Amino acid sequence: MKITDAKVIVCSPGRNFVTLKIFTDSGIYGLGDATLNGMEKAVAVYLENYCIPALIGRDPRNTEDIWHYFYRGVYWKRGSVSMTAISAIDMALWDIKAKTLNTPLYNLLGGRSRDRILVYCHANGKDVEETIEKVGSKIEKGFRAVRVQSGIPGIQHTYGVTLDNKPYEPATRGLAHEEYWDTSKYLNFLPSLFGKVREVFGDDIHLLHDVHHRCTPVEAARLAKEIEPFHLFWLEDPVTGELQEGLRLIRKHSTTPIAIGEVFNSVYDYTTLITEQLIDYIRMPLVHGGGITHLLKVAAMASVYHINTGFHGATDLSPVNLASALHFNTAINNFGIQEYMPHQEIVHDVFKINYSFNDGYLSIDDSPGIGVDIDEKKALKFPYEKASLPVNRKTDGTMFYW
Ligand code: EZ4
Ligand code: CO
Repeated sequence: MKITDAKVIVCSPGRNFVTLKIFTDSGIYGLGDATLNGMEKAVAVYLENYCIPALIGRDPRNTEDIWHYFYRGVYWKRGSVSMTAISAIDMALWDIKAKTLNTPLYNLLGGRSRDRILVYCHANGKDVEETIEKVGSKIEKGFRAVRVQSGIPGIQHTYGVTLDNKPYEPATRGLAHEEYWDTSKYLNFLPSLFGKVREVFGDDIHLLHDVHHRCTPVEAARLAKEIEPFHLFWLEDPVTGELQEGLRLIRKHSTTPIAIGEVFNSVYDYTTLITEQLIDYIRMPLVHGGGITHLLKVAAMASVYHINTGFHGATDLSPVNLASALHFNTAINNFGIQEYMPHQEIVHDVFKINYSFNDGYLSIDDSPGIGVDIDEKKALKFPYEKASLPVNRKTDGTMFYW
């Protein structure tokens, strides 16, 4: 079996997606998600100019060798752009492998370890009152785990919160807009938010929160300690994670579970975090973390240290990534939870999906491969539109993490 061709499809049904399609001489093709929010074209160019020419003629079943060809074989390794390209190649090759064997992908990763995948959704409101209302409406829809983000008194823009009541979408058309941030206002506010949410909804519902990289280690330690009584499922990205040792300080002061790594792209971002048991959940998704081949290894290493997966699953990760994650989550033992931010309906005009939500869980059907297809004619109707994530400054103007 040989790879005969590959192409990159960039489309924008409501938001930008990059999809890699790999063709073979058997007539079977595979799809991989290559979307890197706000940097779509960089990945597309890397794939088109550097990866695809080197893929042609290879046997697509050699997923391990091809992965290492593009990782180990390339002198300038790691980084979000090249790892997203490797992820897309790897995903598409596993899609081909499973389609060739006429079986759903999860059967190649260990078979069924569970029937359905626990997911968490997002609830956000401009203030405590609206946030509580939103949490209530998510619970009514059947969700058993809810990420809670609220507007903060005295801060105009808060990560994860919309001002116009539309579904939250982090990237906006054109260049990045600037936001302003005040950590002390946030730290003073957050424990009271979770106190109220627990008071209204009780202890059964799983609650999560995303700090979105905005604390120093000692600030994160204070926050994790102060929200400890509200028993969060996890506190996400309490610090940027560039300094793995920084997580030691958080661990020393709190038993609030920690999830980290949606912007990571290699096992080497995780080695200290995993082996010192400084975290509880792996956030690095298939689309940015080297695909199935690499995440299988990260998950296996994490499982030794009682760490579970909790993959990133925002709307800027395409249905191809979500379906791949559902196969992965179905098969491995140390699955924890999957983030689920439903795509707008218009996305499903282009991507034909094979998963559905019911009663707090996602399930995938038994179609071969990853099971998602792309309608290229429809994709053409939604050309790429430049969009950017915001940048963030402290209130005195200092550049900060978004
Ligand atoms: O900001 O995917 O947990 N989810 C997140 C996301 C990220 C976006 C960035 O493109 O933090 O909303
Ligand atoms: Co996040």
